[in-house]
Amino acid sequence: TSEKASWFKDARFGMFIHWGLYSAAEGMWKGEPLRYMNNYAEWLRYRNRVSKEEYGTLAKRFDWSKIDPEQWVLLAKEAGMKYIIITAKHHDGVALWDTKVGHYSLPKLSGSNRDVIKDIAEACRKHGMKLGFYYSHWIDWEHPYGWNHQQELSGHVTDAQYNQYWQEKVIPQLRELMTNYGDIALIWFDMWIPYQKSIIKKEQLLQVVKLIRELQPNCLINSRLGLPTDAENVDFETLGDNQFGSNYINHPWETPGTIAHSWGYNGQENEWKSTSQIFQSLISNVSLNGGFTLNIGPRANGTVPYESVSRLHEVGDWLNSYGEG
Ligand code: JFZ
Repeated sequence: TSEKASWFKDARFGMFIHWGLYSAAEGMWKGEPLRYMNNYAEWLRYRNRVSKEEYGTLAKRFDWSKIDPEQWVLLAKEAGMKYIIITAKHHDGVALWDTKVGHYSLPKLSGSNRDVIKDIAEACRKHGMKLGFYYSHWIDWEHPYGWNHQQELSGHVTDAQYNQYWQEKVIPQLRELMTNYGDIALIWFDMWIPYQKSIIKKEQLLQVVKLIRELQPNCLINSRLGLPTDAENVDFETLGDNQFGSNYINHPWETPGTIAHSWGYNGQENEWKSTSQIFQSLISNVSLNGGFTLNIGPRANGTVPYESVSRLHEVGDWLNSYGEG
């Protein structure tokens, strides 16, 4: 285990935040619920076959007078969490920050001058919270040559076209995220098949590693980049979602899980893990020397569902009384 990951091994508990245009749809499109109810609200554009243009109109539903990322940071603190990971870009390809790479960003689509990545970075610094970014590298439903895993939106993508997506979107956007927002504690990539079975080439992944190492030498990289966990390229392992207490390995690791069913806000769903389930997940991972990244899905006005807030408060009350701080 490398020295730079020691804070992460001690952290144990962090907050995932899935927030983007899909949050405004709330699991519903033109009066029709998300197709395939057992799937995720953040997959709406793909599941319901929403066009890029129509999907972009969801940005108008954001209520900037209420959106306050500092509240998310304070909630994480109250829950006893030590880091936050926010979806800087999810599969829909929308950048939450004011990217200069293309025009597909929440600030540009919404006509607001707010950059929530800047806001959350400042709030994290103010409250001593580590900040990480989720970045969907493999899948991107916006770029014509980004990967759609069933090739239903983008048609067949050649290796050369995919590399064009990589060089003109992935690399320059990661450069922005690693340059403009201060110290970034970790970056959480998302691909759940080995890269050999994907369209991605090893050189493309190593290019990403090199860029991050250059710009943010202390930034930890997770294994869903697509490479195995080794100190050189990947700093911690991400287990399958909701897979707890099943790892006996020595390198740093965590499991992501969500309080609801979807990761992004879904008003159609009413499924919440109980506080004791959350504790069981946390305890089983910590007992095996791992961590737990627990997700919330705020609404498009920034508010966090009461069901999530109340559970996080219960967890935090217990940790603050009996935890090791
Ligand atoms: C992925 C995303 O598709 C999803 O929207 C969310 O962001 C989640 C955190 O990650 O979904 C996955 C990825 C991997 C597994 C399951 C869902 N897995 O390995 O079990």
